[in-house]
Amino acid sequence: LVTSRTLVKNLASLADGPVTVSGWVDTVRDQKKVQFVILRDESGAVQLVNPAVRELDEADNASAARLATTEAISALSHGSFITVSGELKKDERVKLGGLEVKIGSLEIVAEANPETPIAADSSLDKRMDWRFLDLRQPRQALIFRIQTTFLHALRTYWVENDFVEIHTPKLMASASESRAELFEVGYFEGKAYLAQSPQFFKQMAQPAGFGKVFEVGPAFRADPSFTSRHATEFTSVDAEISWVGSHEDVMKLHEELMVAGFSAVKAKHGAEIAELFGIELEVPTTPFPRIPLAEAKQIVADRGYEIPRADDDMDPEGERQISAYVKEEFGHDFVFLTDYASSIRPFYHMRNAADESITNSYDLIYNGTEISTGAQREHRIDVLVENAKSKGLDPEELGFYLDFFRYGVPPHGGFGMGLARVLMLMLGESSIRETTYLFRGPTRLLP
Ligand code: AMO
Repeated sequence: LVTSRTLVKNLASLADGPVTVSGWVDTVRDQKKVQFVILRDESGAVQLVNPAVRELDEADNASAARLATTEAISALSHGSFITVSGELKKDERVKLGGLEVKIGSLEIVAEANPETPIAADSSLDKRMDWRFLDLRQPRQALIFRIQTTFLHALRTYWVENDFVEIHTPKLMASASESRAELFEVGYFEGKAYLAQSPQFFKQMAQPAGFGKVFEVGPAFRADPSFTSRHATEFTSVDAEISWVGSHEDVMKLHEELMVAGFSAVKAKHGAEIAELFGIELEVPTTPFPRIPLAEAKQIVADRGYEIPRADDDMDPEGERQISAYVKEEFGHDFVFLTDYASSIRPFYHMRNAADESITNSYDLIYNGTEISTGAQREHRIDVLVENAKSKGLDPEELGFYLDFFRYGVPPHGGFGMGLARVLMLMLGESSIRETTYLFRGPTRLLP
């Protein structure tokens, strides 16, 4: 029975006649003479109808079964999974999709508790407690279909352009980004750290001669903050390529990937995004605007916002301001902020040949928030060691990484991008909690 089920979305293309559909009960309207059930599955919703039989009719052999079905429908709880066999009938008057399934038989496959723990107006925290129920909402479910389409487009780009997919270890012997945000875990007699980024290992693919690599995988940051854009575990989209002349080549790659991803999402989900999120998705044009950080700070200051002095970087309000400026001036939702100061960039970012105080690096800002960091890397071992030392790092501890650069490595660069942030900003959501399948934060390890 269940293996022959028809997806709700496919009903429209079928001829009137017998069908079997399965899904969960959204609502029941139990009227005296007729019962309506809205049934949902992963593809949509359909109205089921049942002419109610309230009493046994001795003269009608079928009446016992009809009575049982009627009573079962009256007792259906919201959220129960059922399978229905019946007759499909197109009917223009039915608001939901212009069709209806008249219930022949109904099987309750898995009953749900009648009290639903969350409602449409529940807090985000409560919804996250009951994430599996929250995800039944069409809007929430669409986010992860969009994510699938977006990543598929990126992957297609990578495969067509000769990238190699890598899966780097998430257990490490050292930090790869700031030591402050490092999770330590017991590792037999000793200890290990959870990878903050595939940084070192995607770079390793360069002396390994892979040329171009990508990875989509988890990254961990022991960041105690409760902002809308930070998680302790997130999915990082990374790429690294050999033979870059500067960070400009990395930005070109990044742009092409975003265009590929957004084009695919718009083509497949544009109408649903407009309907459920009220957003007309735009495919960005290339090149994205590029503004050196120092200039961006001046622009923001001229708009009347002073970035706190302690913050050499752009702060979140600065990012919103520069995005607003770029939107006004260039009509663009994306902007590359380039040439970050060496003082605020990691030791592995290449410093500018003409001005040591800045790096060949960028952040990509989208609709007011950073989604990505990229750079040309320092590939000259002597310079790399000096840069590490100047950051107070111990070259001994970085020995395995520094060895990559002692046996020949081409000039290279790459970027890392937070997947949930891209989706949050694409869909105008207020937090990455909405665009992460299961969010992890300082006080959230469940479900
Ligand atoms: P960075 O630390 O800037 O750079 O991280 C890259 C991108 O990852 C996302 N991100 C996060 N998302 C959710 N929660 C967090 N706590 C979090 N931290 C970072 C952001 C950010 O822009 N190795 C470099 C990348 C590179 O140079 O290739 C790196 O990790 O979207």
